[in-house]
Order: sequence, then structure tokens, then C-alpha cells
Amino acid sequence: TDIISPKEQTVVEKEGYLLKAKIADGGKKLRKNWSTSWIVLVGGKIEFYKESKQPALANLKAGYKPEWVDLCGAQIEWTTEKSSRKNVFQITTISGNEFLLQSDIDFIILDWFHAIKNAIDRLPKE
Ligand code: I3P
Repeated sequence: TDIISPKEQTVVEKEGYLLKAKIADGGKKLRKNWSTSWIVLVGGKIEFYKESKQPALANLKAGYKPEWVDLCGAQIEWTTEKSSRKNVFQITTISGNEFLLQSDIDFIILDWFHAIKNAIDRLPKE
């Protein structure tokens, strides 16, 4: 497997807005609740910044701890069954957390799918 340099861990590979819904935590089903999130793919993880009360960029200040997902050993797949929305894919982590991500804009969600899949494929499986 590839060795990931400390430098690479801090390189932002992709960032932008998507709709996000967490549907399971540690294997336990959650009530679906879609919200807009600023998503950052960096260093083998995905960070989710809230966009509710203040602009996401204000949350990027030092010390703010976003919700995040470890992509080591994670799975990514398109799903048409878990939502009535179009362009939805699911990320499932080793720890049993499940997230749906969605955009109405085809090229945006396709770019995200491939970026996350590439990141997962480059990481160790556990
Ligand atoms: C859910 C809400 C979600 C919807 C979900 C509903 O209702 O409307 O947007 O998911 O459908 O149950 P509530 O707000 O009362 O929890 P989609 O938009 O992804 O279809 P589901 O039960 O079929 O997952």
C-alpha cells in the first residue's frame, strides 16, 4: 500500500457544498435529516462543516472541530433505494456510520463520487 506523507494529510483534495444526511451511527439507524454541508476531502477523511447559523468559512477558523468521517476501509456506492432524491450515494465506514450525499447537479455529484472513491482506494483497508 502507498505511504501517505504528513504533507499529503493536509492537502485539501476537494471541497464544496452538498446535501448530507447521516442515516446510521455505529450500525444504529437514525432518522434521516437532510442538510446542506460544506464538505472537505482531506488527508483520508471527509470533514462536514455546518452551514446553518454562520457561514461555513467562519467555522474553518483554528480550533473548530468539524464532524468527520474516516475513509480507511470505507465503502462508497450509488443508491436509488435509500432516498427519493436523484444523484445519491452512500458512504459506509468501518465503524458502521452511514452517510448519504446528494446534489441535483450531475457533474458535481459525479466529481465527488470519483474523488472520494479514489481517496478510499489509495488508503489502507483498515
Ligand atoms: C423524511 C424526510 C426525508 C425523506 C424521508 C422521510 O421524513 O421527508 O426527506 O427522505 O424518506 O421519511 P421526516 O422529515 O418526517 O423524517 P428523502 O428526501 O431522501 O426521500 P424515507 O423515509 O423514504 O427515507
